[in-house]
Amino acid sequence: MKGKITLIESKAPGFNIFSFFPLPRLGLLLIGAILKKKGYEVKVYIQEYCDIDYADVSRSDVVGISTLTSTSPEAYRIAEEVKKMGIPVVMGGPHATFMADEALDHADYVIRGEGEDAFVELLEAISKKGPLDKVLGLSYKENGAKKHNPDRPLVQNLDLLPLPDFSLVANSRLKMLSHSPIQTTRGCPFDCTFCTVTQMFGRGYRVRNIDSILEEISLANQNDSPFIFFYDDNFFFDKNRAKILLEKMLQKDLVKKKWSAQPRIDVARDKELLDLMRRTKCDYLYVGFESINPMTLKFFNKKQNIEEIRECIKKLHDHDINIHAMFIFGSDEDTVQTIWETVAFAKATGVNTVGMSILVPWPGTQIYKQFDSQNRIFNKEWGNYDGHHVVYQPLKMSPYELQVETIKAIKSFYSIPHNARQFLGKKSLTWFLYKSFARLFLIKKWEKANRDFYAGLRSR
Ligand code: B12
Ligand code: SF4
Repeated sequence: MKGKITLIESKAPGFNIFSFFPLPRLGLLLIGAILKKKGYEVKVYIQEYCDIDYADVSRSDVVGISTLTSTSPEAYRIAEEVKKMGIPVVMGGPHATFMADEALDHADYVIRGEGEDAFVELLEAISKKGPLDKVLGLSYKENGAKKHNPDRPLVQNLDLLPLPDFSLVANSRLKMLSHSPIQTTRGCPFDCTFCTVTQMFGRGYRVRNIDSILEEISLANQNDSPFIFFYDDNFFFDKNRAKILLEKMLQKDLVKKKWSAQPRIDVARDKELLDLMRRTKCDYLYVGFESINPMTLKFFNKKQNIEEIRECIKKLHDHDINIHAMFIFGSDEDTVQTIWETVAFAKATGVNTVGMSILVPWPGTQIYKQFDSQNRIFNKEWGNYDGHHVVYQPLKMSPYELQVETIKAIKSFYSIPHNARQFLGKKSLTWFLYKSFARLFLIKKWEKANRDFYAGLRSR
């Protein structure tokens, strides 16, 4: 055995809507699989699933921690705890990538960008006490100074990576995963101003070999989770590839579970693809409509318009595919009226569920650079960077208005009268209870937990 490596995905602080359907990101499960093959003993803690056993962690030779912006405060806290044990700490993930200097205040090493090869090289350098300056993508400290090696090129051949290894995860609660995650591509050719994906994974569209994806689907069919969730940021960018994948799923009799994915609206333009999606049990699509304000769509560089959004909703519904419509409020073009026009639009078009988020200037995005240079970001408590909190000064409303009206908008969409109408249409009682009561309950609980935050905004 080469040594014991513990990998930790930290969770966001406090009460968070996403805690109710916790899913792991795939990075640590991939890095863990690679390390295991190389002879390391590996354990992965997904903090949303189980508490970290520090007695176990204390036996590690190296600890790796994965960060998002909202989970970085907890990642830093864990890092401090582990460093007290004298164990080297490595950080990676989007937040550490874009805030490497900050992350180095808490960790010994930061790996920026994709971590599969860099982590292996770093472990070898640490164990041989070899030079660190050759490890591309690595940030580290030398004689008190922070050093940033050149960026590492993206992984070119995704097929050289193993499948994510879920057996490495501590605690068997993971067996209850609501969705089996599968990522079939990396990168996105678009360049939306609020998104970190292209900075992290590039604008090239890197695809996996269809056979290896089918193998992963076949494995997912054998576990207990009822759904498959394709984690790709733009699953249908190459429609021919998507059609081949779905056709092969049918041919090989792999259509066992319902599945969901994240498309752009152009998915709905291809009738043949929609038919195949229907036949392969596509159940839910999480679609980034983002806004029904044309100026905001421009501000986000979204390259789509309202007519296309309407057409997308209609065509997906014609094919019995449920839509989780994602909207972002608070661009420099949005007013309170935009928020309420969006609620009216969502109700009128009959989208099944909504994610109405407050714009977040995530480090690494164009919007972060713009707002930061304009000194409009007044809150850098990263735990609030989750789409539920206003952390910057909007242009056409106050921070408090943006906060309050967004939460009211969500309540209005999930209100009992609106949902009762849909329920009377065709849905089950369980669906109605889940959709309306459960969400309204969560929002109430969230508001209670965030009273001080509201008070802080009111006084701005
Ligand atoms: C699946 C997913 C989810 C799932 C599961 C989330 C989870 N467990 O955190 C759900 C739906 C619940 C979700 C929710 C949210 N998500 Co989300 N999600 C994703 C998505 C689509 C895929 C994640 C994934 O598996 N990627 C593939 C793997 C291979 O990448 P990876 O895990 O990042 O790991 C690689 C590198 O980062 C690095 N690495 C990562 N960790 C480490 C650690 C070490 C030690 C090393 C060396 C390297 C390393 O190496 C890995 C391999 O190359 C990403 C987009 C994306 N393409 O990543 C967004 C993404 C992660 N989500 C994002 C956000 C903002 C959110 C939310 C706040 C919701 C929102 N308002 O948008 C919540 C917060 C969730 C939370 N944890 O509290 C942002 C994060 C931006 C940021 N800077 O924080 C992303 C990047 C999307 C975006 N548009 O920018 N999400
Ligand atoms: S929001 Fe979606 S379409 Fe836009 S850059 Fe990010 S992943 Fe691509």
